Amino acid sequence: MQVDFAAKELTVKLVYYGPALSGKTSNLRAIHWLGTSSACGELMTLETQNDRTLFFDMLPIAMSSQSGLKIRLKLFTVPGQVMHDATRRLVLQAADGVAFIADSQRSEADANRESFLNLKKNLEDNGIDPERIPIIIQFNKRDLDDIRTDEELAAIAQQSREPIYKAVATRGYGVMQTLIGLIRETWNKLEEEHGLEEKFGISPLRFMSEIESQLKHDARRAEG
Ligand SMILES: Nc1nc2c(ncn2[C@@H]2O[C@H](COP(=O)(O)OP(=O)(O)O)[C@@H](O)[C@H]2O)c(=O)[nH]1
Ligand SMILES: [Mg+2]
Repeated sequence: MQVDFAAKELTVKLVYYGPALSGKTSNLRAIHWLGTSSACGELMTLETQNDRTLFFDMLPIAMSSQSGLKIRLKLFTVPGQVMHDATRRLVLQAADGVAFIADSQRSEADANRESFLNLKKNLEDNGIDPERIPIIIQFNKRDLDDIRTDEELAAIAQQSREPIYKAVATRGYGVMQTLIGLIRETWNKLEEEHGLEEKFGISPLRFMSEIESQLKHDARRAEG
């Protein structure tokens, strides 16, 4: 988190992590597409011909709260391919929260697991405690065949510290819910560590209801 006290401005870094082709870029595209009224900036994206993120994608979202505090969210993705490990580590630097985008297909279970271990290692290498940074998990591609069932995901959710969300990122389903969940977890953690309510007079509950009404409004527009 970066704080500019003079400008009453706070920048929060959120990273979408996961194996290659799990749908990280698709999540940002959907947020950009759904969120036109919520001050989404331009989506910066650099891909190769076969849809693969070369370095990272970045989507800035600017929000202002009633307290006068300006909040900038910066959403990043990482390239999933094994060879891009140094880039992933770099993008993770100073992350405040992570959305892990898993591929729901059974065939991708190993790739998910490997990427999750890689996330924990790269967090540690950046001096971030993987047990303390907010992480949420999205199981994407719920529209495909031969995916892990809802019951299986419920069982995973029972066992894991991380909240689980389901999505079809290419259609925008579940994308805003995932983002809202990530912001909630991250904000609670920042509140705990930095006392934002005390410093800026903004309560976590009020902040989340402001964010939610803005983002959910956009999501409804897309579905209606
Ligand atoms: N069927 C289906 N395809 C998806 C979904 N999300 C992403 N994809 C496809 O999976 C491929 C990789 O997506 P992308 O967002 O580039 O993955 P990234 O490597 O994690 O950034 C693309 O062809 C997407 O169209 C989804 O929810 N359902
Ligand atoms: Mg990508």
